[in-house]
Amino acid sequence: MSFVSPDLIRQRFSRAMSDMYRDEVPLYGALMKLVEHTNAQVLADQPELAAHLRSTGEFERLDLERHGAIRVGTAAELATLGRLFAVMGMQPVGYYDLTPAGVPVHSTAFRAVHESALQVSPFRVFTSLLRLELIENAELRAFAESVLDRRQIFTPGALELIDLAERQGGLTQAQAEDFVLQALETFRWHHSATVTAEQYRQLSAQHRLIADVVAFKGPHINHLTPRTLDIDIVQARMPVHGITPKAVIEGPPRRQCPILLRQTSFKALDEPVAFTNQPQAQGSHSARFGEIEQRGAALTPTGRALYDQLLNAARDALGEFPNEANAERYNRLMAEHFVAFPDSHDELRQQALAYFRYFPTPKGLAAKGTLEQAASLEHLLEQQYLHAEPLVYEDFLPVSAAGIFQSNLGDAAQSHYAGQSNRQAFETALGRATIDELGLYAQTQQRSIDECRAALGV
Ligand code: OOG
Ligand code: NI
Repeated sequence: MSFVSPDLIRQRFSRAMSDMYRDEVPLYGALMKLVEHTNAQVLADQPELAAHLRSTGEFERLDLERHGAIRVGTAAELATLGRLFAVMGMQPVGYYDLTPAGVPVHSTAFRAVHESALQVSPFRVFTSLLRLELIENAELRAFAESVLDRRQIFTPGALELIDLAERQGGLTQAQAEDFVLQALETFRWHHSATVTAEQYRQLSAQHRLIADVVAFKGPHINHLTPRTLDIDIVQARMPVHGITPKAVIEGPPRRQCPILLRQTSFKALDEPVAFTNQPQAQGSHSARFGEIEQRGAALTPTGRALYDQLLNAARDALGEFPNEANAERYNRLMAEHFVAFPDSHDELRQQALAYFRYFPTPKGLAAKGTLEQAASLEHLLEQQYLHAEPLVYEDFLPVSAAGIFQSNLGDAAQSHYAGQSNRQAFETALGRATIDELGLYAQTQQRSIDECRAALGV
């Protein structure tokens, strides 16, 4: 039996999700067009950027690139999702605790982990597990648990195909096609809620996110995010296309050498829903929104510590959550603080602030066999036998993610939870450990160094 590569199943699934979401949320289609148009213009205006993206392979994956987000209610749901994503070569990377920012969830990102798999499809799903233990009202908590225990978010076909993939070690072409269709059903939007209008109101009063998870049949995809090469241009153009962006761009400020991840979203839409006790009457729920992202260099632990320090300092100086009224001051404070973050590729590399991939140059390949065996990386770079490109950041940022959540939950949701960060409980629910993202970047960097040494014979 011959199996389809999980990377190709993921590529196909990502496309199917995008098509489904575009049909469900037309504004996502409008945003995709805007991003595509902006990317084409940026590439035409900046041939150096186009060359850089070509040399790393990011050029080819740019149009495929997107992430989505879902929220689940129980350990069993999370564990089965983990198995479903594994069929597509996606593993849980990173642990994000959103409770300090007043969002009662903790999360991971399912994604491909090897650079060659990311090249085929960098599709990622930010997946949050509701922390029901944070609901203070015991009666409401018990009600939420009973509703969640009764639902089945996977089709029987999806469950069978997950089993089959695990038993066989993969899926055939026909099985993979079926799997994509079945898996898609879990993430579809349903107009009919599973609770009464009054129950919805109570859940929502506790936290809008709790209603979003508990009151529906399944974890509808709540946004899909295309990757742009210039997020400031897209942010500025969104209103022209009838899209209202959130007040500030999350993540680092604009720089010469982009680092980590910058994100902005547009507000969730009010959508009609029918409650179980009044199927004809129209209630409303807002959950689904649009987002764009710009990705830059993955930072080492040292670089990340500096990023966190500068971000916290800028936010402390602002003294409140960024919003419409203080957006300009926030942007100014961020720019001022981030002057302290080196902004050239050479500095980022020499000070070990970012991870890099190394490539042999034609000059290096021609010199193979004549080079000093113990030549250092710096020497090979100086002599232009090698060149270095920053590794793209494939993950998320907790402070930014909280900002994206909040922009879609309303300002009333900005409270704090006393609960402890609980990675262990998350991993117990998932049924496995989450992977440390920094280790993945370090491995990719090391593989590229090993390959370069082999290619140059040093
Ligand atoms: C997830 C919000 C976080 C991101 O890109 O940081 C996120 C959610 O709203 O479920 O998508
Ligand atoms: Ni997102």
